[in-house]
Amino acid sequence: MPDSVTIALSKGRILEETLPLLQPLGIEPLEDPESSRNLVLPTTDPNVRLIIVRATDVPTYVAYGGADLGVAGKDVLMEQGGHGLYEPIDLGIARCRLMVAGRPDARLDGRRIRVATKFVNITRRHFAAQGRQVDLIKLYGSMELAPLVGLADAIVDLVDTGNTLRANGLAPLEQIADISSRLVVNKASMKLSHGTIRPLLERIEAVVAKQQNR
Ligand code: PRT
Ligand code: MG
Repeated sequence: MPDSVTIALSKGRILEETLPLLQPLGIEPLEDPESSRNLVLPTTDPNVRLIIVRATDVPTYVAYGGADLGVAGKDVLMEQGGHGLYEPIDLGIARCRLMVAGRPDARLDGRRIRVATKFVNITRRHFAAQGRQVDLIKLYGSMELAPLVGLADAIVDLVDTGNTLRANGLAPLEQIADISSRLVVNKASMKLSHGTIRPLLERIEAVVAKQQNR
């Protein structure tokens, strides 16, 4: 009997963009994940189930074996360190950029500035690599507000269309990284269920390659 596989996904864009990659493999949730209250979802493949967790919790579930596989934004992996995980496939989905942003006239050089963000580790590393010292202010959301009320000189946040920044009178100032979502794999699952996980990864990789060549 083949080993069963648990895949951790988060609701929203990651779920939306991952399901079309699993569907060609015959893996489709048996109920609508966006509306269901169930956090464990069986799929059309009796050996595969999905679990629904917060985007920032996906690496934790996978690292500790609560799931064999997961899909996590590179921003989340960079911020948390990606310990205990393999990251074999760039799925090319949920793309965006991690940016320093602020008021269009913001001056970020020549003095110590305050930066508000939920990505404190990434931000510290980014400025430290340039020999720039910053005071970090940890926020959990609505980062765009911080420069408007004088809480910070700049923010570090994800930017896709730029509409959110524009709507708040802010502009992108520096790019830190291109972001997409990655398949992450529990290290023990990779070894113990080699005969199950490995072929699944190859099939996912083939679907991703096909979609990217379109
Ligand atoms: O929402 P929740 O607090 O539950 O969790 P989350 O915000 O971590 O999850 P979710 O689903 O919003 O994001 C999951 C992943 O999607 C992130 O970790 C990124 O890797 C990826 N992603 C891709 C994005 C965006 N694009 C994106 N635009 N995540 C967030 N945004 C937000 C951004 O933070 C900003 O508020 O959208 C706004 C900017 O979008 P534009 O189009 O106005 O520039
Ligand atoms: Mg969000």
